[in-house]
Amino acid sequence: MIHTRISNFVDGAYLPGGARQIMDDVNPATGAVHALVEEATPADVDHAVAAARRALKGPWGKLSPAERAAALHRIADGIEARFADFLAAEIADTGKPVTMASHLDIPRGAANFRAFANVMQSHGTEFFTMKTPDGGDAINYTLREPKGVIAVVCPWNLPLLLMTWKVAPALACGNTVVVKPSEETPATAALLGEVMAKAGIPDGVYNVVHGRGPGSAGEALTRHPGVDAITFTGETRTGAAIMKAAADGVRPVSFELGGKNAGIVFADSNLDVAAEQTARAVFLNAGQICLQTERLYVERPVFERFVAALKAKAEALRPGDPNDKTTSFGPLISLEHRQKVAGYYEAARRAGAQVQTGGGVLEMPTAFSGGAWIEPTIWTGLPEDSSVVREEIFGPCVHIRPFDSEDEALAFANDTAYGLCAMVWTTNLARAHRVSRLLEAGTVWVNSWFLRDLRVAFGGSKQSGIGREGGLHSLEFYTELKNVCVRVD
Ligand code: NAD
Ligand code: 6OD
Repeated sequence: MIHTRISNFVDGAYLPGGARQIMDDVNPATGAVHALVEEATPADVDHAVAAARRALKGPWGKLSPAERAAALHRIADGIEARFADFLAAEIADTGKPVTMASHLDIPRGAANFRAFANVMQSHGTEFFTMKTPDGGDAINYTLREPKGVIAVVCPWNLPLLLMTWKVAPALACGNTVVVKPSEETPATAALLGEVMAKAGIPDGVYNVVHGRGPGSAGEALTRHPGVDAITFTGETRTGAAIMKAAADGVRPVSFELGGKNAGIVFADSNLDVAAEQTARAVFLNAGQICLQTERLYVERPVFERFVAALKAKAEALRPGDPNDKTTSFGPLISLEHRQKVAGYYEAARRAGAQVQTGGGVLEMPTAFSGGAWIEPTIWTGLPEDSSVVREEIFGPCVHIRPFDSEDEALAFANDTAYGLCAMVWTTNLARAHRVSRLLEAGTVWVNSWFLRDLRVAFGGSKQSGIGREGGLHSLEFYTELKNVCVRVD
């Protein structure tokens, strides 16, 4: 069962209803309210942070890494046991197609816990022997200790996946967390409270406070002096605001921010596969994935063919009931976000784009007519300095431009304030490696997209982020290293 009244989860229990503001939780496929959410008060945030701090010193803090790893596997088991509930909650919050949520979002929720249980157990720390100035012997070894109370501030596009991507390593390292899910998608974070309790995770280790950002739970949490570190996924502008909050108390941040990712398609690539996978990279989750390709550069001899192939893929997408297995295209997250994306569709038209397909809002049958639907859209013919080519839109749209040389493609791809990821399609091995090295991005996918090994460094360069998470890199953020130097002679 999923919750229709979504409460804050603090110190191992859902807080009883009180005089809190109520926020509507809207299903973006229909526009209907499917749950009511209790907005955390500043006192609730204090309560959550205090509970998290107490839990650091309780039984959680005394577990060995192996015992914590076992606890993480129990959480993963719990998500898998409640798979249908997590699926229903995620679909109700986001409107994403069941095929996507059941293959990506929910399995990754469980996989994140398993991956970091394993990472924690398979990484040791350093050990050095040394001579003392008077000829004696000493050893140095490093202890990896939890950082403390971690604030986890999450976006709405892949709610369970992105929240557990942070909570799992934080818990693996012995920290406690206070999660602030997006106000648009609070359901799976709330449901995870039940799983934590059933998995025997001590009270106060996992807490959830609901609300918006500024003037609400997001700001109260990130400004809270009891928070030791902040991990955030969301817009670059929000990251800047959180960084200012983190400056008080000089608290560390880990940021996964926006992108304006480029894809480069060389004429020697396997065009059928490139078009197939590029359609995923542009339209999956209605383009609401930070790794989405919004700029495509295609070598001139295959430009027309590639545009036609991608257009055919866009036009084959099936919008519809998210719970129908044949639906392959969902709505945007909200009518407000649709207005923003539609604004770019209008800007593209005004700037003289050739609209290859789409370009407007999607008219849907009555049951879905109140939803935030918009057409998959492909443009060509825009100058590189137009807002549509420079700014993150976060919708199902892409601009495609021809190029004549490798250097020109690289110059186009790198001409952005962002550096999250890039995608290259070629069968020329030397070129694949050369271009990957020269692309300014945290991840380069060659002949693939969004293929994830959770042990690798993940994050963005330039304005796409601060730091890397994944595998050992997550341990670097979620732990403090302490060197112990012992004279042994
Ligand atoms: P957002 O920045 O608007 O909100 C993210 C979270 O921050 C929400 O929980 C929100 O309530 C909270 N928040 C907003 N203002 C705040 C403030 N001043 N203080 C504290 N908390 C605040 O982002 P979004 O619209 O939810 O998500 C879409 C954005 O996220 C896109 O820009 C996308 O590129 C980015 N994103 C990046 C990655 C990545 O891995 N780099 C992953 C997913 C999404
Ligand atoms: O796969 C991941 O771990 C990850 N952080 C994906 C981010 C997707 C952005 O929307």
